[in-house]
Amino acid sequence: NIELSYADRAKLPNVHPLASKLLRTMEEKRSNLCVSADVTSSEELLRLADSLGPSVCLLKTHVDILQDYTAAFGQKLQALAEKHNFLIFEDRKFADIGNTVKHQYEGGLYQISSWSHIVNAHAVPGPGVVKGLSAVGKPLGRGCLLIAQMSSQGSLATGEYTQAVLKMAEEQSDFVIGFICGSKITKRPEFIHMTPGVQLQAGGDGLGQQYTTPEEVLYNRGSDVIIVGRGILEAPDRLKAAELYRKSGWESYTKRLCRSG
Ligand code: UP6
Repeated sequence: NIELSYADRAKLPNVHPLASKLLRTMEEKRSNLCVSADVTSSEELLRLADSLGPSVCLLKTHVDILQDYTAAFGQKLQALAEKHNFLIFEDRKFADIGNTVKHQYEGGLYQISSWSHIVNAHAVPGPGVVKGLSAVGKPLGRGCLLIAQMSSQGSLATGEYTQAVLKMAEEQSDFVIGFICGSKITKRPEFIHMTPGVQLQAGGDGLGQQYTTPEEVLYNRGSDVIIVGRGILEAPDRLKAAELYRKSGWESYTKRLCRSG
């Protein structure tokens, strides 16, 4: 069971162009780190994106926690994404009927589809949620992750639910590029697995978040991308911390490749 490298997976005939771009970026920057930029000031977020940009393959936002969002935000973040060669992932966790998520994705205050390369969705509503998002995002070359598992304690997204999410992804792989999950849930190499709840030390936050280490996530559990928020944001030197996570993540990944021979 030979494990393909990110670069090999980027070249697969059935890989989504956006997934291919992300996999190529990961290889080029030797980074499987997604920083979760969970700050409430857009100025601070943009500064973070500029300083941590070189270390990450992906930058994750929660645009609805910004206190001072303006229409220029998306363009500014996109410019930084181009400057530092990373993709943008708005962690909106859409979870409504297709027609509603279509509006939430394209319109409203944030016009997410105009600036975010990747969004995510819960599978609870059924395949219509992906159809609605796809109607907006596919013509723009965007992609979506389905939430197959969650890092929080007592999550209901387990077992059969996770398997049903996988099936939903397979049926709409022209828009779904991967998963939010705790571990690898499919051997199909065209899907990208991304895992939140990562810190250098295992533990929790008192509100249900559960942390595992980059090595556990990438080496033992076979995920592809680590999503790190407070492990970096609350560090005394954020850039130093981001580089620590990037190196740890990359080492765990290369160790995994070696193991497979
Ligand atoms: N997130 C999780 N767990 C999930 C899905 N998403 O933590 O199952 C998101 C959170 C937060 C980030 O919304 O933005 O990932 C984790 O942040 P942290 O590293 O500071 O805990």
